[in-house]
Amino acid sequence: MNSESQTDAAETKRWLDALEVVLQSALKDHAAERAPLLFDKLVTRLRDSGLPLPHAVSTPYLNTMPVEKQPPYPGDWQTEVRIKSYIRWNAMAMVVNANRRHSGLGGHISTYASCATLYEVGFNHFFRAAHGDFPGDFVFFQGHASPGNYARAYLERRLDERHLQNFRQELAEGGGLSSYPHPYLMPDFWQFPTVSMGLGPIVSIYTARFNRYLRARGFQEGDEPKIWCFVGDGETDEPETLGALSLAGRENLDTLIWVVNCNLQRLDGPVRGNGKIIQELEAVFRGAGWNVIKLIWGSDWDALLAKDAKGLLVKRMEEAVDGDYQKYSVEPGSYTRKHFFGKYPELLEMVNHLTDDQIHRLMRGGHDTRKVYAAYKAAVEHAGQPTVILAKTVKGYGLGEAGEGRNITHQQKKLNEKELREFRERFRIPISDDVIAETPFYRPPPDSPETKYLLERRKALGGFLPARKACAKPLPVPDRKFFGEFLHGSDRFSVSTTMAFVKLLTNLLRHPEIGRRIVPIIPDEARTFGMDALFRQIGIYSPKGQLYEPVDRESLLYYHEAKDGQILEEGITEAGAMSEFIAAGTAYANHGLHMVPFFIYYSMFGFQRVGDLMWLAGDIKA
Ligand SMILES: Cc1ncc(C[n+]2csc(CCOP(=O)(O)OP(=O)(O)O)c2C)c(N)n1
Ligand SMILES: [Mg+2]
Repeated sequence: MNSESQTDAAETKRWLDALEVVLQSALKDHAAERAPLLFDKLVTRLRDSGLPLPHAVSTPYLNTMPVEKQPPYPGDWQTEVRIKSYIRWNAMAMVVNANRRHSGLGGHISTYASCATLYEVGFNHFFRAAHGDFPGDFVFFQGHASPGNYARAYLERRLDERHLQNFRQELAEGGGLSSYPHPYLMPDFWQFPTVSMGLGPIVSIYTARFNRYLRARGFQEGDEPKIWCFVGDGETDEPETLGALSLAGRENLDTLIWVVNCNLQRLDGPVRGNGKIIQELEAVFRGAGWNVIKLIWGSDWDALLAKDAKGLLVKRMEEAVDGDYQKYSVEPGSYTRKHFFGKYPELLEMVNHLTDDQIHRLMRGGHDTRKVYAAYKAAVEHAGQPTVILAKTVKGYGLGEAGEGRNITHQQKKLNEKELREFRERFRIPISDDVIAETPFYRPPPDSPETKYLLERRKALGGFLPARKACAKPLPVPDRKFFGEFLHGSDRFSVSTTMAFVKLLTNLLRHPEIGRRIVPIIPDEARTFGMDALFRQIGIYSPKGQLYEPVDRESLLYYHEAKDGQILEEGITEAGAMSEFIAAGTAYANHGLHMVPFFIYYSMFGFQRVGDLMWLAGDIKA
């Protein structure tokens, strides 16, 4: 180091010390917001001076929540771990059994293995079922993790062994279970189809928006449902997944919580082998106005990070790419010691007290019950923005050599006897040697502490989930006379179908009983169809109302936005409009309330864009 840079370093230290003084005094006065304020002013001043500043869209590769802010765990986590282990086993056994009997039947083991903790913390502490007037939280589960949902319903005694034996065989005697969440096939169970990647995420955003619309128009009141959406990290490559993020940010949809299961892998291989999916997503979500909670490291890392005075560990965490992290999950601890910690002698020393096995088991955030709880609690309490939790996990967690972290894991459907024994040992499943090869299901008895705990938790949260109950009161159907003018023809005048439709819609909007239930949804084409008169009549829904004077205010057909507007003007997004159509068309099941959506689009573009969403609309029984 030359003398000049020594001076620089000393000066930097003085500045940092000064900032530390501000921070400490702000914390002492319980005025922690003062430090960021000062920092903001500093940045503004620097920007005014024309200096190129770094873009602050991503933060270091660390957990967003500091250890000190982690709340105590409210549950009996040891019992919860046992419950989770049984669910893991049964989810695996379903797929293995089904494929042993019918080779090629399919199904997935490794997705649920990676998100079991993310689900279980939700089930035990957060997901509220419908009860009384409360419609329940809306939970979009990751489609390929369905064996985990079925295995839990088996422990809850909503399903029995026969159902599990008939996984993917709905037509088998006594009924079976659909491969994925399909309300059409299991109309009392599944609420939201999610398996065509990207559609669950975009529908969840528009569902949150539609729930606000229902409140603004006086159809709903009381506690607001949360909308949880579990998303695969590979799934974020679908344009539908990220395409509507900014809408959720702009409209402050703080009922929306996404959990991205960042197991770093998709079907064929790594999602971002040469980069970091969590860092990339953080920037995207932050830019779109979301609250981002990164959940990367489990509690085992806390002590190591506390010792990392020089920031070497963080540096190493940032250097390693996702392809490296995948490798660390597959190789023994000795490999991680040598290649991850071994890069810097001081880091190597830091883990001297740990055995190879302990190093291998240094947990990732998404598998750490307490940290998942802390992240969920922060998400539920966050106001003003939607939240995304980026949770780092291992794909095929617990499968060991049968697939943990391996590229083939997504397609793994068989385990040999040795692998089954290892699985049993690791998760302490009480199944004896003589039957293990048959992969029997395991369910603790009704009076066991596990069953009692599980049922008590669900009772406290209002009941079981997922569950679909369609109990809306039917609407009156307008009688034939109401449509009289359309049955007579138009005499001498020629009328286009579009004109006739618009007249019909206008009449329906005026109908005394169903008029209010009509939901016209238009992706920016109302003027083309001659529907602009509706702007003024029923208004365009906007949570902010109209903060400006519209340029055409003097005209009859002015662009009128209102907090209780009835039209949903989605802008140029057929996929968004179709998602809103689905949300409105399922209000009868999700809110016990019939709404009648019309999606009006320009056929030349619209149809091709939304074919898959239309299929979903059928599946969800919109
Ligand atoms: C639109 C669409 N394309 C392809 C598939 C097939 N598919 C099923 S799972 C999967 C990989 C999913 O990876 P990721 O989203 O990371 O989920 P993970 O299983 O890793 O949690 C693919 C490509 C699909 N279901 N939907
Ligand atoms: Mg993945």
